[in-house]
Amino acid sequence: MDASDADRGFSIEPGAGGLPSLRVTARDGSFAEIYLHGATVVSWKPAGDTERLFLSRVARFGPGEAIRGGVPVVFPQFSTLGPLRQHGFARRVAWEFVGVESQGERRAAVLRLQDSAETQRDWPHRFVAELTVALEGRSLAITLAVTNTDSGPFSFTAALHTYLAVADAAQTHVEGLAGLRYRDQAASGSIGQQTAARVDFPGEIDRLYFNAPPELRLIDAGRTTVIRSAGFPDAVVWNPGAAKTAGMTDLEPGDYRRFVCVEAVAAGAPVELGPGEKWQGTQTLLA
Ligand code: TA6
Repeated sequence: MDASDADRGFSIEPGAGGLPSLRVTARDGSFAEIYLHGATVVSWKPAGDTERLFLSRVARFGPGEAIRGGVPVVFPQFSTLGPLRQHGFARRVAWEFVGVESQGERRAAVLRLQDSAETQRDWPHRFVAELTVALEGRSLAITLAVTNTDSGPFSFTAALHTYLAVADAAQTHVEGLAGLRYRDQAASGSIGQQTAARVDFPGEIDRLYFNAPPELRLIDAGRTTVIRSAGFPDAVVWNPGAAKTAGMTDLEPGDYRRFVCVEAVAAGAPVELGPGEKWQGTQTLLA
């Protein structure tokens, strides 16, 4: 970072695999790192605090790959709920850097993805997607906005697939989901109901909760992270457990203990957008 970059509070440097990595520092010292590849936020450190996102030490960084960890952007298809490859293409392609805006203590990076011949091959629609990653105090707010620039309607599902670093998943739980119906993706998509006040991680957990409340809490070894969402109606809680992790080449064997995913999701009902219409959803993490 040279002096002018420091003044602006950001720099773009070659990261892992030579992929461009955008590093943003707010005035109070909080920090985020975002790969233009997939617009994947891979690091968030609130001022004076330790890393709050999990990034696999054996994550793959390269064209066409999805980075394992941070906050992959899932668009235009969540999971296997459609004809596309799992979780769609947005996390596997390069996004364009638009800029970094500063207003008071807030510093926000904006990245953009527009349809191209490559995306049209998968999904024949014209769109503009923008990801805004805003640092302010002890919060990280990530907004995904999608505009239909086509002449006809389209529909999509989407998520911010947030990997939160924890000291030990077995000692971690999520609060705020009691009473909700969920699709149990670890049990062939059967429908369940959350009766317990908290979701624990005794093994594999993969649940899509419908109509989740706007605020959840992750309690990890006495530390609380508040997870807010707006515009994303649903939430996913995921941890692969030991056996699934053993079959994943971009995780180390013990990694299932080092993270849980709490995801802001729009998948219970697809988002429908007419020509010229715009949708947006935000997930905010408060340390
Ligand atoms: O959001 C949960 C989930 O859909 C799980 O079913 C699990 O497979 C996870 O995402 C990771 O998916 P990935 O394609 O990144 O391996």
